[in-house]
This record gives sequence, C-alpha cells and structure tokens, in this order.
Amino acid sequence: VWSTKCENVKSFEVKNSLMPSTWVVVRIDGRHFHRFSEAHEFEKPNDEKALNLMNSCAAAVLEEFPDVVFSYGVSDEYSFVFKDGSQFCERYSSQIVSRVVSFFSSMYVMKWKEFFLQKELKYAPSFDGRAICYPSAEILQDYLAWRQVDCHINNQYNTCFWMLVKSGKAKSEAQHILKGTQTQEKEDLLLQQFGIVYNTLPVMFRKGSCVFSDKVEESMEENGGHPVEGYLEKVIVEHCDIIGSSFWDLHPSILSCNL
Ligand code: DGT
Ligand code: MG
Ligand code: MG
Ligand code: MG
Ligand code: MG
Repeated sequence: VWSTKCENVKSFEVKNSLMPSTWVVVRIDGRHFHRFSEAHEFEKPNDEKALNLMNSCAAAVLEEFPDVVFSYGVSDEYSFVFKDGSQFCERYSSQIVSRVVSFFSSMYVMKWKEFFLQKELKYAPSFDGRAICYPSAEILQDYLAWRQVDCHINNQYNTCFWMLVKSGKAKSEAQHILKGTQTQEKEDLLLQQFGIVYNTLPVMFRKGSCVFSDKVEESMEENGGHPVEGYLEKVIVEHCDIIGSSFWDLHPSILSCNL
C-alpha cells in the first residue's frame, strides 16, 4: 500500500523539459531593484560599482557553468546563453533556472564588499529567473540585439530624465518634457541644455556588458614572471555592439562549435 502511495505522490512531480537542440537563455532580473537601488544609494541613472558587481557575478556564472557560452547584462538583468546542444540538468527548466539564479544571488552577496568597500549591504537581494528557447543562432542574436536596443533606449531616456531632475525640474515636469521625444531630440536636449555629447558617455552605460570566454595573450605575471609564450582562454567583460553582425563575425567560435 505504501509503495503505491509513494508512486502516486511522485507522479505529481512534473519535469518541464526545454525543447531539444534549441538555444536556451536564462534571464535573471533583480527583484524590486527600484527599492534596492534607493536603499543602497546607487548613483542615478547608472552606478558604475553596481554594474561592475553584476558583471563580476556574470563572469562567475560562466566559470561555474561551462555550457554558458555568452551573457549580456544591463541594469539589474542578465541573460545567460546555453549552447544549443547543452544537456545541463537534462534540460529541465526549473532546475537550470534555479541553479543559475541561486548561484548568481549568492555571488552578488559574496562579492558585495569587493565593490562597495564603505557601503553595508542592508538586506538580502533576490532575483527572478526564466528560461526561453530560441530555435536558431540567428533568432538568438535578434534576442540579444533586442536587449541592447532596450539598453540604449532606457539609458538615453534615463540620462535625460536625471539631468533634468538634477538641474531642478520636478520629476513630473521632466517626464512631460521627454514624452514622445525621439532619439535625435534627446541627443539635442543633452547637448544644448547640458553640453553632453551622448556618444561620449561611458560605453558600459550605453551598450551594456558582454561576458564571454576569449583567447587573450598570456601576461608575464600569469606565466610566473617568464616571457609570454602563448594564449590563455579567459572569461572577459566587454562593452561592444552586438546589434550588427560584426561582433559575431569577429568571434565565430561563441555560437558555432557544438558541445
Ligand atoms: P521587478 O524587476 O519587477 O522586481 O522590479 P524592479 O524595481 O527591479 O524594476 P526593473 O527591473 O524593471 O528596473 C530596474 C530598477 O533598478 C530600476 O528602477 C532602476 C534600478 N537600477 C538598476 N540599475 C541601477 C543603477 O545603476 N543605478 C540606479 N540608481 N538604479 C538602478
Ligand atoms: Mg522584472
Ligand atoms: Mg528588476
Ligand atoms: Mg530590470
Ligand atoms: Mg540535488
């Protein structure tokens, strides 16, 4: 009787499998980071330390989970790309997502002090996560381009918004001024009212961050002080354009080799 009951109870555990041979993206996003960034007095609209902390946690994810071949991050979110052939957690969605999101959250807490020397972490940050399947490398690239376009649109808006607010405008007034403005109008506003050339703002703010493994020239330090002999595979952070094809042409190995 008992064993029948056990079988019966077990049958409620449904394993939600991700479609085979697709590119899996796990996107995580900070929970209530509007409040979290206020509570920790992040600089507006971009806090360099907070972004570098996110990037460092993403690099740790790439080192911990070898099937993750690329990641892209902006604001309080990060997208992690698993190779199409990945058999990580036998492609069970909830296991993949929970492993990535819990590891990232732990890292965020562990690394906090590295980036905020004087600032205490006031309460436990958390992240939500979801897994999305993309059927081809091309659609995956469209997805990543979409996130970077979003980064650009939000950053341009937020830069204008906070410049207006910092110059004395009420938040509602700033909103009203920016309502319905196009990219060019925002660039003009920044230049004419604040003397800011948008394209000269830090590239991490404008383009977000890419984290991936690449061959880099070994430094003498890494070679125990001996002359450099070759290249090392290293996880690196770059702030490059991934909307066009040039980045992918330059790094063909990221999306090509199968597991
Ligand atoms: P959620 O994701 O639905 O739980 O809610 P939030 O509040 O996390 O909203 P979300 O993810 O749409 O927007 C991210 C929030 O995080 C947004 O209010 C701005 C804030 N944030 C992210 N990065 C920075 C930063 O570098 N500096 C500042 N001041 N705020 C940031
Ligand atoms: Mg959200
Ligand atoms: Mg959030
Ligand atoms: Mg967000
Ligand atoms: Mg277990």
